[in-house]
Amino acid sequence: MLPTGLELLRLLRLLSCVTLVLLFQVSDAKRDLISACTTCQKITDNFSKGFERTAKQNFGGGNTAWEERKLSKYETSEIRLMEIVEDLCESSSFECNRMVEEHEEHFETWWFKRKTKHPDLHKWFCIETIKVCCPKGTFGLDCNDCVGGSETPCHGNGRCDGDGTRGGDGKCSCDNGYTGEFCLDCREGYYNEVRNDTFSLCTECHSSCKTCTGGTHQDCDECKDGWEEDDQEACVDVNECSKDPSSCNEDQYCLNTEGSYSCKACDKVCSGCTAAGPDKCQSCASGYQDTEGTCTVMDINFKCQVSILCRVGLHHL
Ligand SMILES: *[C@@H]1O[C@H](CO)[C@@H](O)[C@H](O)[C@H]1NC(C)=O
Ligand SMILES: *[C@@H]1O[C@H](CO)[C@@H](O)[C@H](O)[C@H]1NC(C)=O
Ligand SMILES: [Ca+2]
Repeated sequence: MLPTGLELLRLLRLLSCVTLVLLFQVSDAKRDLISACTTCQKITDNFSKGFERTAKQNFGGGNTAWEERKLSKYETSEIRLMEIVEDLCESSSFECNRMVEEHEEHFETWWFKRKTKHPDLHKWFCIETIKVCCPKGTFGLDCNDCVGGSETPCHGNGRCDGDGTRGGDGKCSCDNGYTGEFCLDCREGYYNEVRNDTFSLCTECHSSCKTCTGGTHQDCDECKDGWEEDDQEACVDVNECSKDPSSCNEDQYCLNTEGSYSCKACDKVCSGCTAAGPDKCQSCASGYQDTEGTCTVMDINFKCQVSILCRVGLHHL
């Protein structure tokens, strides 16, 4: 019998869902491998916590001699294991619960048979048994060494992609100041204070340098914007405020700073100024007069001499 239209539609919808899920899984495979290790790490961390939490517990109840004798048995009991395993995951964490359920028998094996010989549960469970993690300094399906070697990935100047997991590509993202495949080169604005084939220390240049070979303003290869070379080839501040024409508007004064400058508003009594305050005006704003070098409010009579308002007597207001 031929499928009805509705059935076809359902089939199509199902197919497109499956396709989407597959695409999603392929593109996220590497991320999944990293997150599987993160989940496993959380589980084994929480196992240790549960182990500590149950350390002072016993089969429950009182404190009788019988109970005391049983205490030693509780330490290695299945009941204690169950109490630990029950609390490994938050109930909302799907990935965690799935991993614990899927591998529950491994916890039993470790608890009863491997614990003494392999006390590091993370190593035994996550790395060697279910193989979702790798030893520190290694990455990927086969736990290959990170760039720079497993001892000091990225030569200690960066983070190896997928470090300690079955995912990632082992490449470095370098720390601030470092660059290059091996994180041995210095980024622009930094210089090598120490360097050999396996070690590099990059330090920030003086604030006046764009590039440099040392730490002072005399070690610049090139000055930063706002700085210029003096006759001793050191980078010194450019005084933007000595430039003509001024870098600021007419109602502003220029304030030079190290590596830059700013424009500040003149006092409101000024018409143009050289600095802040009513005594630094180039001339006084209208309505103000110069009184021994400071601009002050004009007295009403003087104002009337120049103002049309006097004639209509408005100064009496
Ligand atoms: C770790 O275990 C505690 C209980 O011991 C639980 O409340 C917590 O949610 C667990 N953490 C994670 C990340 O699952
Ligand atoms: C590189 O320099 C570091 C730090 O100065 C030093 O510990 C290391 O032995 C040096 N390695 C080589 C190969 O010279
Ligand atoms: Ca300046």
